[in-house]
Amino acid sequence: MNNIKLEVANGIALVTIDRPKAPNALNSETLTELKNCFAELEGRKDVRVVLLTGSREKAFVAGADISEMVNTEPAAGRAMALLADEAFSRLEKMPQVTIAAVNGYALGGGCELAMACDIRVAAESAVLGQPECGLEILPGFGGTQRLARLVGKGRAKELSFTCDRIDAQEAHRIGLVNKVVAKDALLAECRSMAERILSKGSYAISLAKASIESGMDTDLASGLELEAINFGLSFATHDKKEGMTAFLEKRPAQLTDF
Ligand code: DAK
Repeated sequence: MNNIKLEVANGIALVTIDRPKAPNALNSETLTELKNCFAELEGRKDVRVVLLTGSREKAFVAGADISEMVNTEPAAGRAMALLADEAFSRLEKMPQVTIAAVNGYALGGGCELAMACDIRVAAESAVLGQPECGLEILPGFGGTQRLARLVGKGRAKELSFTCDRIDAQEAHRIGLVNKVVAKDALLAECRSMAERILSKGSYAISLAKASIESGMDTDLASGLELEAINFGLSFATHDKKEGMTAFLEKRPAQLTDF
């Protein structure tokens, strides 16, 4: 992989986008590498939390690569859209918990990539925004859909139509990021959150994630029905028996399911 680094240790995968030439901008090669990386990770039982970040301080991801898109014809544009859709959907649906460590500019496709993660933690120096309409395209890596779901229709429209950039505190205020931390503490904070997640039942978390993801795309009654099915499924696991028994016996649980 030329533009991505993958390190796995103690149940946590760290995926670092590393394309210094154009601050981690997503060209087709990087999107392909991300897609392949997510496909590998979703099948790995030794990985339960995935952290996604950008190399160096400047950018998480400065968006899609404008120099590649400038001369792209519609057919190639469609191919790029399908490629990005597959990469982002794999990220969103993988059974592991995904955390974006937003270390700098997260603009356009960068903001959209962060939004495809379960949780976003931003460095206080991070800057987020959807500048696509200023380039006469639209937030097309899921931005028109995921941003509105996260911050509401009105704010999503304002950010998309004005192309305003917002700082980490404002992103936190409107619910675009979960938490803001000092830039030097970003990865440590994400790892600490990952460790708290790792101490819980990974299979139950994957069922909760699937219930939230699918439930948000349907009506309440169907979502509750799905939740009940997944709740029942959690009763079939070793971890459910062990987790509850350990509580009653006042000892740490030995969780194994994933
Ligand atoms: N693409 C290509 N090159 C980029 C780039 C980008 N997104 N961002 C920066 N660069 C390049 C700059 O051109 C510059 O190149 P050189 O001049 O050194 O050759 C180098 O990286 C360093 O950038 P700056 O000199 O501008 O550095 P600054 O610190 O001054 O500013 C910045 C950093 C990130 C704030 C600034 O570079 C910037 O505003 N970049 C553009 C941000 C942006 O507009 N991003 C949105 C891109 S559009 C699709 C769906 C969705 C999309 C695409 C397709 N389909 C469905 C097919 C999404 C589109 C987008 O994301």
